Amino acid sequence: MSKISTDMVGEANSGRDKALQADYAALGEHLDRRGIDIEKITEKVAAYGVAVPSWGVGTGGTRFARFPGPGEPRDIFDKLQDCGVIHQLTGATPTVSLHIPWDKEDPKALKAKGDEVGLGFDAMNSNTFSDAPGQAHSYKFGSLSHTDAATRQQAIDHNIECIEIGKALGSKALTVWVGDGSNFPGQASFTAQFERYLASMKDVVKALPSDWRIFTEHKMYEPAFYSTVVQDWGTNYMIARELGEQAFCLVDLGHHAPNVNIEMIVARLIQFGKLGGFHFNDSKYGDDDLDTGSIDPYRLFLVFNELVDAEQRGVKGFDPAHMLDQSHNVTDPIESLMQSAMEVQRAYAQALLVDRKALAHHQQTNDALMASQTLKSAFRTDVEPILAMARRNKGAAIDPIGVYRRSGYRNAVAAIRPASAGGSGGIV
Ligand code: LRH
Ligand code: MN
Ligand code: MN
Repeated sequence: MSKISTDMVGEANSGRDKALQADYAALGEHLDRRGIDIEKITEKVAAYGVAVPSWGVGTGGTRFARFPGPGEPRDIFDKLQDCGVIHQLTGATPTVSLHIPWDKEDPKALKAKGDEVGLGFDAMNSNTFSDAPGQAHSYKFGSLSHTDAATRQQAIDHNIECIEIGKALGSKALTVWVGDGSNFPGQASFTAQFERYLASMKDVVKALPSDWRIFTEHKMYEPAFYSTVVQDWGTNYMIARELGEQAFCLVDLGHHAPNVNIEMIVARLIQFGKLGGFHFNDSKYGDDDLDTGSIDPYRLFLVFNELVDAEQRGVKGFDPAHMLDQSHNVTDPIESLMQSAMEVQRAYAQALLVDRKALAHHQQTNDALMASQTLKSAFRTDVEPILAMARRNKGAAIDPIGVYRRSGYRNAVAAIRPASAGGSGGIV
């Protein structure tokens, strides 16, 4: 099963082109009155890319149940195939982020498949939060911070192995998220556990090539429910400081307590040179892994407002990695990931429309109402014609989900990929 036929994309685009040109011209005129050149925004949006998570193209699940969809990828090669379709239609996801050992395969074969479907490789992700079949030491009571030195060493070695695989693929970063923590007060010494974690991570950093970065990802709770070793951005920042100049903090939007001001965390990490990147998703209650922008698109915009502000201020060394990290339970994962990539682009485009001179003036003169309206007027602008034009100009689909549905891709792969098992207890 190859990608979706380019003829089909072209035909679908032709049918929509006239309406798009009209919408784009109208928006261009509107933005011109605001002193904004629409072409410049379109160019920036076209150049923007977000990585897709390999684990996102299979149907997710909860600890209660997993309801598989048709044509789920059988292995990493099928996953790369699906990710290729996402990029073909959106033009917004040029790279994929792999998770080891879930995606462990001969790196040469992975690279060849990536080349075939037109994808590069973003950050590698290690997994020491579950036991791989046949591994010598269990992570039930932790990994990099385990009380047992041999277990810690095994976790260190696994992270080094991820770096080795990533090197062969052209990746330039390793993301480390651990589930280590405790479920009962008194179960673990907060201090000793954190010391062990830091010592292990220092060994991982030693194996990092000089042009690589290492991202540590904080998360408030789950799977440990009483305490978590890397629980918040404060601890994450301490880690990045301890580990040195190649170490940065990764912000997963779902890993904070409800109502936490994530955009402010982002600003702080930028200010102190430690923002490594993002796992975009959305949440209502916790680490829900819902589709990006599906619950609170304004928050996503506010995060991008900080990113664009930093970009325009020319903050030294500012180069955060952008990745999606979602779990799809009731939608076709390919559709969700396409939609999410477009939501991230939308937030970026809206943030580019903020009148920063006016905002700075309203801040300086303490005009709270006009300052907030300056952000709102950018957020309220319907930038869809910009996103669609960026896609059209690069040969992607004006309407990715429409084309995908019409292509019959899901049914075609379902015919060759056997149905996978459902039942209780899913992953992530
Ligand atoms: C943890 C997490 C982390 C993992 C992924 C599967 O909740 O966000 O990034 O690697 O989910
Ligand atoms: Mn994540
Ligand atoms: Mn998560």
